[in-house]
Amino acid sequence: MASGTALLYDEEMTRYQLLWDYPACKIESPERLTVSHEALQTTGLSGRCVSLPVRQATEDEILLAHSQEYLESVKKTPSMSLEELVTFTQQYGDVYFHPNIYHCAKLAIGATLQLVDAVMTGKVRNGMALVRPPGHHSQRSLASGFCVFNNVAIAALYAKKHFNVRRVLIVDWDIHHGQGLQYCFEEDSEVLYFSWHRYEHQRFWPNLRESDFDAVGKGKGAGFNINLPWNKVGMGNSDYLSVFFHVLLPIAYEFNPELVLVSAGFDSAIGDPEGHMCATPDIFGHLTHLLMSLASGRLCAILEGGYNLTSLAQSVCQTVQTLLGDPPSRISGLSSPCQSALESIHCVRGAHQQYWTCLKYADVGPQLEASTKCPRLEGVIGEADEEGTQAEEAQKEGEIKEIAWPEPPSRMAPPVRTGVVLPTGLEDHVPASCLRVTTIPLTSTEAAKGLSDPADPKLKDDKVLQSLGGVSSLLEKIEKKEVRNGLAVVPDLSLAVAFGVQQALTSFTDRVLLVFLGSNPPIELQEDGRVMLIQFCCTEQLETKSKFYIPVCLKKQSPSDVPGFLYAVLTLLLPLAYGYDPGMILAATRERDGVGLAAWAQLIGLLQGLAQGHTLALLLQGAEEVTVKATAASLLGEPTPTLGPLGVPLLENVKAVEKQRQRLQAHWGLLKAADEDHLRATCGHTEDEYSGVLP
Ligand code: R5G
Ligand code: ZN
Repeated sequence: MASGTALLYDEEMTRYQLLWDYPACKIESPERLTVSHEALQTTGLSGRCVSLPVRQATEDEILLAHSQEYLESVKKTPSMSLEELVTFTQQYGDVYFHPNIYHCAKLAIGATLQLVDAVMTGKVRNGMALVRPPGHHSQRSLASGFCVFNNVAIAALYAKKHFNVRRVLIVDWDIHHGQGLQYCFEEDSEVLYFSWHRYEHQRFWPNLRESDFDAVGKGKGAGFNINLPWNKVGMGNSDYLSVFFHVLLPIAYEFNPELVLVSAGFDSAIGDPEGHMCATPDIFGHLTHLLMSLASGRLCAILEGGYNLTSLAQSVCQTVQTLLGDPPSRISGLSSPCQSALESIHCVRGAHQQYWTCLKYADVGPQLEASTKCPRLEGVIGEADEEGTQAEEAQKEGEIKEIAWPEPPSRMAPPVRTGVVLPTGLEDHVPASCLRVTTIPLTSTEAAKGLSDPADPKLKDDKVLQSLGGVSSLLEKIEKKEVRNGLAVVPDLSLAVAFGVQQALTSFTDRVLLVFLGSNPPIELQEDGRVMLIQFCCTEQLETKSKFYIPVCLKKQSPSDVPGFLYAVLTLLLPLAYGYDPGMILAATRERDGVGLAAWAQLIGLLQGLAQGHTLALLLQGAEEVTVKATAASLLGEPTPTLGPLGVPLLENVKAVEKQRQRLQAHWGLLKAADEDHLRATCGHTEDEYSGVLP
């Protein structure tokens, strides 16, 4: 399995800059690269990366995405006089040229391709290229928005050509629409392009009609272009995560990419003078982590925009640290996405419903018209909204100019990642890098502490006391930060879970997320919110009104409904878990009831993004060796094998998930994929029209 994170950087790419007075272009400075690189050095992150040399792109590589004529004209810029450069620049408008920019542009592509080579040959698992000039606006015969050549477009075409990659996912989280990427791949069904971007109903640069949600791709590429327009500024962490949960990730898993390219612009982070968004740098750790579960972890991040040097440097560090495998920091205070975000999410889900199975049964309600044509929206623009975004609130209070945010907390990772407590015989089946934790059996009195039935006869069983001692030691090691997570195979799952939950609550956290696969929940739940229980089972559970108990009944499809399970994980479990923000996760199963091995491994992998990676996995003795192995691998942060092509989920399972989402979204706002009340009120549709669509 490939390991390691590549970092590509060359100081040479700082050696071009704006040479004349052109205020709009001042933000794209060499310091963008130097501060990012220095931050990686001072945090010690670059020392942990595999540093790979940058090279110049060949002409053939440039010609993968650009015309010969355009290449010939750019080629002339190194010998141009200042005056000629100004004139040359003027034919494009939103860029500037410099005698050294052609050289740097070739290095930017070369760095990107070196990264793709290293990832595709397995030399490293993933990596980041810090490059200038950026690429995503550049088109076949056009420079645009500081971009000369389209680094990421060339990378995708190169991966197709040289590594026969059949499906590339491009995630453009820069705050500008990468129209160059869209144009390059809009008829291509092998490259799925996703972009979110500040749009404000076409008022924001590049002011294109085709940046709206209804540009879904053309011809055989229909469905493979996804635009999520932000129609307001001030979008925050909740808005970004919701788009991942309800739009990008379900489609991305269904697409099943072999390679993920990130157009990693950080002008979408707080403090950026272009983006005016409110998402904090640590969110990029989470976005990165979520994408690392795709394509067996093959992810290449390539720098695009980002103009607040502080925010940029922090965001780059968060991204690289996550690529290195450190657990992302906890994100507190997540809530419902704002109304405008919900509207965009709703619209893009509607626009793509016909192309993607994961959206097929999703209740996306009646279609809105593209926002630029929607008279309903024309009326609202400029008016004060009932519920503003974070930035708008800030603006009202007159503090927008000097927006401040705390520095992301340091993300210390214990040297040993996974501790294990296994019965003899199983130990050989987990990698040597796991720490074998020796355990002292508990006394019955110790074990009884906090259990609902201290007189449980099982507390007299030596094997049980031994295993509870194991659970106890693992939790202690997690608490002392000697290990990050743990795995125990136990003879009695219910006791181990109940005991583990209690000990976690008394010793180091006030919120535990329990993910349980199987019938008969192992603990009695209190309504104090100290435990959230998400239960997957194949048999109908009793109706519940609790917002902390979420039973998800997934009927078996032979051998198991992987797409249905994944749909539940992405659109229900993750939003709940992120909203709950646990300090510890217990994931327990008797025999993976109805859940395939790869799907379970994916779940464990995705959960590592929460609770600073503090997960205790509990398996019942007798669990198959492969389950133990796969669980340990996921806890160790090894790339999760892909799920392969997903079939169609069982309709009744999708319905079961939707039922829980409907029930809980008033409490857990990240579950929302549309603001139904708002849409009802503003779309001019009647309740009756909806009643056929909504459950
Ligand atoms: C850059 C301009 C105008 C004029 C000149 C900013 C980015 C990015 C892309 C484009 C721009 C906008 C030079 C320039 C706009 C103008 C940042 N992309 N831009 N024209 O990822 O009307 O206002 O970071
Ligand atoms: Zn940008």
